[in-house]
Amino acid sequence: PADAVCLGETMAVLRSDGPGGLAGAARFACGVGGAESNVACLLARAGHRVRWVGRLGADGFGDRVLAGLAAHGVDVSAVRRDPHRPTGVYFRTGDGPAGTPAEVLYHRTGSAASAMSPDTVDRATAYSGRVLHLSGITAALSDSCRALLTELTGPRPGRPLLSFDVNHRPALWRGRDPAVPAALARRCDLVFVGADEAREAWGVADPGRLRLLLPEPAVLVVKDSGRDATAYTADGEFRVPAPSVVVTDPVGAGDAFAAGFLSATLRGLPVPLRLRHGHLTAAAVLTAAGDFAEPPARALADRLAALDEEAWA
Ligand code: KDG
Repeated sequence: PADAVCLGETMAVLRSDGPGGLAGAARFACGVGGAESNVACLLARAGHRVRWVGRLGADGFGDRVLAGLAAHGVDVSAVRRDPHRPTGVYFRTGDGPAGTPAEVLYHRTGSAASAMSPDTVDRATAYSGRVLHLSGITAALSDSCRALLTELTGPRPGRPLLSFDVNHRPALWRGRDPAVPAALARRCDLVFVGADEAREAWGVADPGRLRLLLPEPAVLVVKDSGRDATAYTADGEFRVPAPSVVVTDPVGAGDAFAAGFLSATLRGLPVPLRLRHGHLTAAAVLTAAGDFAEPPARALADRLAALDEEAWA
């Protein structure tokens, strides 16, 4: 079996770095972007066998997504093409001046991925890894996508470890019930959430209180932006400060953290080392342009993660 299966929507990304936001953009560079497939690519680059499950249009952007993921070593044999719906697209700018966030514009309503449902995704395929990684983004795409996540997170025999990144995207939740991701997260085994996301989506200001909102997952990881990440587990709480880095582009850092943590989980490393590997993979993505960067090679990551407490304080 695969080490991990990642399921979600992957889009063509058109990125403009010029001044003036999208209104003034003259040129766009085309790439590939999707939270769950970012995790898949990083896991593949870290040496794991990974499959991405998703649905693409039978169009050029769909070809591009397939080729992009395959080039990172991700198994795309389970991907389905939809002849009637397009591959999703999103436009983004680079970060604006002095911390203004990038401008993001989605064109994904009615996309091929939004038609995923319990009928179009085979459960055996989704369960074919040791870990199935999902995110709250999928639940916002359509009612059928939400039904798919509800089906996959049910208590079923043979269910792999379910990993869920809340991945709050305010633009996708307008007019929808923002409590859905928390309800789905409660059905999973490993949950990632940003303290900022919890504040914005659910009004929970104190990260520690998230354990009350999400009591069931065996491991709850709360990331407090550049400060630290805390894992709440049955064996107690583990907090690891984030290394301080000069941020080039924050997009994709959450996916990278999840990939580093998952890679260390698949390798059976103890929880504090899982957190350190999450930080190290996030640091690689934070310090590079775009939402993807080569993760540190395993031997180097292991040496950095093993540095003593002082280096990590
Ligand atoms: O986490 C990075 C993602 O935001 C990006 O790749 C696009 O999946 C995406 C989304 O829905 O925002």
